[in-house]
Amino acid sequence: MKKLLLTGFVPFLDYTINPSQQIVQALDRQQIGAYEVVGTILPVEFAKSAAVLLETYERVQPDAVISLGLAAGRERITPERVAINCNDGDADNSGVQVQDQPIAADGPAAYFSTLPIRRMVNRLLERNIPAEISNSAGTYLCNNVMYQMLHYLHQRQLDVPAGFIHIPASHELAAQMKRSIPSWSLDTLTAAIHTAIEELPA
Ligand code: PCA
Repeated sequence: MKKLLLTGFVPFLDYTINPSQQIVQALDRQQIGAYEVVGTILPVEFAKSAAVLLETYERVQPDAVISLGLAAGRERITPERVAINCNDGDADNSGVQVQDQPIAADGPAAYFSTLPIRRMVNRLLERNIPAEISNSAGTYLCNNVMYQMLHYLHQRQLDVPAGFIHIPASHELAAQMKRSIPSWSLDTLTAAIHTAIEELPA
């Protein structure tokens, strides 16, 4: 059986829960299509997130990697098309804030996702789950881990599908927020990621 490394993030900024973490916990050790899911939760820290991801990759030796993150305010499941070589944005969970900083000094400007993102979106839409390809993963930790995973695989010429999917807020999170944000049930979010995983190459 193939192995899928599925990652989520801990809560960050003013988000008291991170549904990406809950989805990973729900799908951990499940068999989906040709894959057994190996779940890992990443910190939200520029100095640590990708290090934990890459260490886990080396230990697990997965056949595919999907990282998940919360994009509060989005109304659809959004597989990301591209990760860019830039750290910028709010302070992370350790208080570190960076601006306009390259992720890899020797790296290209960007990497495209190597997940079947078009097939994932089409299958989600067939199942009446709102989805679209996103053309920006931002410049915070989600973009950072997507870039670093793809950079690692590219440097080693490893043909392992990898990329990132942003998810909307859950009802539980939205109910705890002071401002209004669109939200989905955790069951639908989890079913959406299950559906996306089904599209990985067998
Ligand atoms: N979302 C953030 C980082 C952690 C998460 O779940 C992002 O979009 O960068």
